[in-house]
Amino acid sequence: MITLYGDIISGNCYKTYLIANLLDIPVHWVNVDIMAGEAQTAKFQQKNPNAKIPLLELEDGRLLSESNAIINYLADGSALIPQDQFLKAKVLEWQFFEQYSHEPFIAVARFINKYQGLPAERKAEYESKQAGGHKALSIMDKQLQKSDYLVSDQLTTADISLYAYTHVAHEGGFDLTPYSGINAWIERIRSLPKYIGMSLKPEHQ
Ligand SMILES: N[C@@H](CCC(=O)N[C@@H](CS)C(=O)NCC(=O)O)C(=O)O
Repeated sequence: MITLYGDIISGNCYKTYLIANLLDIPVHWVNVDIMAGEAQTAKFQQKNPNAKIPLLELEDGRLLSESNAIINYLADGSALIPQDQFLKAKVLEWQFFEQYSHEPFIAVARFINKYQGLPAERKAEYESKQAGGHKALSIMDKQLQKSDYLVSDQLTTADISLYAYTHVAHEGGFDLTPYSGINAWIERIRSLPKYIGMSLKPEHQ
């Protein structure tokens, strides 16, 4: 069985166990408590020198980090990765967008607000994340007014990448009410068979 190292407070980790559950892939879950500094230990860094979760370990010991690389690996050969060359590149386009133009605003604002309790010394940084987060949400919403999912009318790993922090964006102070395309998309994903919420570990362990 494959092993996933992660923490359920992290949207990056949630991507990996949501996809495992949607695709019925059994995983052994190892909790790495980031608030207790467990990703920073020398022992964990032997597995991931970048000291970050999620981390996937295959049965033969091979290791894969970076949430979007992990979910694309797990979904390879499934309907969640398009066969068409252009659509496959569109999945990557949204995943790079997620890492550079969405997560650094929405996930960071959420962490400062929800897990650090919005301390005075990070308030300016938290506020500086709002414009960039709303820009990312507007771009997603524009696409989701046109198609059911981000790449086409079919669910892909791009949706899982962006769902993780978007559906909890309010925890970073982002009001999702104006984004009707995003709200309908969230409901579509929540209704998928085998969907699990963010605070739940995979069913199959
Ligand atoms: N680009 C990475 C980002 C991973 C990342 O930033 N993980 C955070 C948790 S969300 C982490 O492990 N932080 C280490 C720590 O806080 O000690 C990915 O997508 O997997």
